[in-house]
Order: sequence, then structure tokens, then C-alpha cells
Amino acid sequence: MAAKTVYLSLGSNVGDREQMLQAAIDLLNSSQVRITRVSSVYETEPQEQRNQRWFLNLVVEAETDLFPRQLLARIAKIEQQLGRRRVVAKGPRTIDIDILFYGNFTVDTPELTIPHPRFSERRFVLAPMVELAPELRDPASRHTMRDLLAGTAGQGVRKVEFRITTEVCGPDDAQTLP
Ligand code: PH2
Ligand code: MG
Ligand code: MG
Repeated sequence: MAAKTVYLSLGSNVGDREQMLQAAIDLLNSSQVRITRVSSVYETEPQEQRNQRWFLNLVVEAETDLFPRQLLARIAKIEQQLGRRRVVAKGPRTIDIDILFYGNFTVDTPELTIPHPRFSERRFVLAPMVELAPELRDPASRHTMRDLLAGTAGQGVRKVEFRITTEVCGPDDAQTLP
């Protein structure tokens, strides 16, 4: 099977949030998940479960040969390595890695739903997504990321200076982000 382009949402609101995002990206970037681009880092108001610390969020674009369930298993392992404990649903976490898109595919099983079921309501997902792929269309609704972002005004989201450093895998060779 040809490699698929995937978009993942990362978030942290416990401990050293920058360091958690950096560590998660370092663990993700491997022969089977090749990170191609990383958005800016955003500090974001907690959604849904609102009484908790603000998050740092970003989105990565990657190429992968893994099937969706294999990718999910890889992600669960990384979350565990970084000390994730499932205590409160949607509550504080050292790291959360969610699959937003997997090529143009949709997946709907008890373990996994792609596109992510709540991405279109979340400015903390759409602001970094628009940076990477403004014209990408949700394979279900066919709306672009840019159009969906406009529907989430009012949720606190601001870009922060912190920059992730990673080996990004270009079409031919690897390069280091500035
Ligand atoms: N994740 C949630 C619930 N709420 N809010 C923000 N700002 N960022 C998140 O990553 C987040 C959230 C459940 O995964
Ligand atoms: Mg999540
Ligand atoms: Mg999750």
C-alpha cells in the first residue's frame, strides 16, 4: 500500500508542556511515521471539560505505511511512555495524540473514528490545521479547514513562540527546521 498522509493533533496541559510536545514528536518520528511538517505551537483555552489549565496544542503532518489501527496502537504506546494516565475523560493530560485525518479515508469502528469526531468544533485543532492545509477538505462534510475555522470564533487560541525542532522528512531527504 502506498504511504498515506495523516494529520495528528497533539495537546498537553500537565507538567512541562513544551517538553511533552517535543518528546512526543521525537517518539513519533520513525521509519514508519515520517513527520513532514509541524504547525506553530498554540496556547489554547480548555474546551468541553473547561475547569483545567490551558493547553499547548499543535498539528503535525506525516507520511505513514501503518494502517489506522496500527497507527493508533503506536500512539497509545507513546502516550503511555510519556506518563499519560486516563483519570478524567477530557481532563488534564501530559500528552494526548489524536488522529485527525488518514488520507481521504473514513473509519468508523468502536475503537477509532476518523476524521476525529469533534475536530470541526475545535479551534485548537483548526487554527494549526489551517496553517498546514487551509484548502484540505473534510472527507465527510467536504468543508475546507479555512471555512470550518470561521465557525469557531470565540475560543481562546494564541500562537506562542516555542518552536519544535525535528528532523522533517521531505520528499527526497531529511532537513532540520529553522
Ligand atoms: N483536549 C480535549 C478536551 N479539551 N481543550 C484544549 N484546548 N486542547 C485540547 O487538546 C483538549 C481540550 C480532549 O482530548
Ligand atoms: Mg483528544
Ligand atoms: Mg486522545
